[in-house]
Amino acid sequence: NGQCGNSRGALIVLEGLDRSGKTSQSSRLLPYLEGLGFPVELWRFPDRNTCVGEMISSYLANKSQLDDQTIHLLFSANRWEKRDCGHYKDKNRLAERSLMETKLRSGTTLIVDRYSYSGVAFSSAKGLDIEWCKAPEMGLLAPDLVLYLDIPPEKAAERGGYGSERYEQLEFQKKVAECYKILQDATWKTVDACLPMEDVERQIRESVLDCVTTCQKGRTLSKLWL
Ligand code: NYM
Repeated sequence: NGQCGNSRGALIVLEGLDRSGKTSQSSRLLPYLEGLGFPVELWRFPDRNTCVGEMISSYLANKSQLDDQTIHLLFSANRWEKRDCGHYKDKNRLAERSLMETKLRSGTTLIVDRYSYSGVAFSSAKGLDIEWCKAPEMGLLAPDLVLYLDIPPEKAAERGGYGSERYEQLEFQKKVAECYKILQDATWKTVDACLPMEDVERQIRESVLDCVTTCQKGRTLSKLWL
């Protein structure tokens, strides 16, 4: 029931404040979809394993200082490098497709823990112009579904406390929440992240199954914010 013919996979993004449960939910979603026979991979941004990702990681750990514009562009570069332009022979002409696009078109569903919305929400919460923040994200693949795990910043702060990374402060998270609200569009599904984990999981599963089915039927892959 998973892959049929040359139907494509879905690009599913989880977004939300720090401690909203994205990482737990995305790692529960993976075996669920695998169990149903869907080819699926779990990705996350920032991907700290690349050179750019190491710079981001050091910045987040307060081991290096960068101005707001520079770190914003590094987060974006980290998405572009994972998009990974490759050249593939397509019949007689050379087609250029990203790694992400190739995976989706070959039927693999991608679950992505944070994406461009985090990039724009966290940087514009610092006071950067939102349109300026969106610009470097333009042309990346647009998700088919964005699951926004909605939690009041105060509640998130209570959850096992924040770590020592940059941004993990209540006042800042309140601003991030406001910025996320501005970014909502038709692909968003807001899930109440204060519900018991199993209820959140059930809602996520329903929306994801719906989305994967629509993509199999040939929903068009589009680009972000163009
Ligand atoms: N973050 C994440 C950004 O500021 N911009 C981005 O583009 C992305 C993807 O990095 N507090 C922030 C949000 C988080 C932090 O993310 C690290 P995580 O999911 O805790 O590894």
